[in-house]
Amino acid sequence: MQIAAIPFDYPFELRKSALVIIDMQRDFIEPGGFGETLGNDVNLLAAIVPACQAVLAAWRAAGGLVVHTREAHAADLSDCPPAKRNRGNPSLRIGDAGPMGRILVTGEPGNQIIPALAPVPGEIVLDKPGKGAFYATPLHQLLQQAGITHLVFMGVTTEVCVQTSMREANDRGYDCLLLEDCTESYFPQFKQAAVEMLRAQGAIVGWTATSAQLIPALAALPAAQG
Ligand code: TIU
Repeated sequence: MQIAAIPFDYPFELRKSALVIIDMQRDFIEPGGFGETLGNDVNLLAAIVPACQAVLAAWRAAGGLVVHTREAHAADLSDCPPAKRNRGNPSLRIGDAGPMGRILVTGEPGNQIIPALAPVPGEIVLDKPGKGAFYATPLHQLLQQAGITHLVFMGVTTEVCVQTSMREANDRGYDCLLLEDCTESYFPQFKQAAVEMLRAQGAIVGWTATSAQLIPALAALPAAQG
């Protein structure tokens, strides 16, 4: 099938495609997490949750593969280099105790995916120590084993973990689509710039579309086919 997208239509087969949801975890979306300790207004990010829910429901109903990522570090921070932990001037650093547990540490309450987008059995959930979903994770191997060639991205933040993951994916040969209304940044101008640069030059990194362009195409498929 194919959907209207920018800069031109995006063709894909559902059985060869995965929905990749980047870091929709409490650390970034809820007050008291990593996003807020960096000085950001987290309310901006919560606004995309209904659109993400609608896409996730349609993708599941059509029988597509779903991948959730969490930005997460080991409890001993052995996978968090000083170059990451010491950046900026946050009120709490990665590994410090916050209102939702230790900041960005695996297994802590703040590290859980928000309930509205909680994974269900059969979906891939990956903890990633970097910004990109492919760095120090088995994602590429898992996708190859599943015969996946196309990735549809949602999540946060657009210009940090989503953009990095999409660039990593493009270099590994995946055709990538970013859902514009299902990704957000703490900085609206950065989101806009990221969206435009990803799809510029004839989809140099990938395509962009909206949830309203994708959902009807999914709904028109027979369940569990592509
Ligand atoms: N997931 C992700 O984007 N991690 C970040 O640290 N993003 C920021 O925008 N800070």
